Amino acid sequence: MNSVIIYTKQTCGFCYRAKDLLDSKGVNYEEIAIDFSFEKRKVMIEITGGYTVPQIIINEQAIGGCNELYALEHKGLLDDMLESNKLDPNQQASSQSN
Ligand SMILES: N[C@@H](CCC(=O)N[C@@H](CS)C(=O)NCC(=O)O)C(=O)O
Repeated sequence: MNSVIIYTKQTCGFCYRAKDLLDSKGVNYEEIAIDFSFEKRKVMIEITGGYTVPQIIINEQAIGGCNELYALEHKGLLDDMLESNKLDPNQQASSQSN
């Protein structure tokens, strides 16, 4: 099971900003778009306690939204939290060559 999950909406700038940071770190994450799903939004609220997007879950811990993600980065804590979720560079190389 993927242990980085981000709940998003397509129209959300904070979501793109959060995904940019995750992408820059080569992290494998599952994105759950809640734009058109009341049920998915309900699950997001139940799991995270948050009502805005993005809501980010790392290793089953709801860390909050975009600002909280960047705060972890600025405190130097994010890389360790993401370590086990980084893509294998060999996998990246082989998928790029196909
Ligand atoms: N401080 C939050 C701000 C998030 C935020 O304001 N998100 C907006 C969308 S960009 C939102 O969820 N608005 C309510 C909604 O779309 O239901 C963060 O850093 O993630």
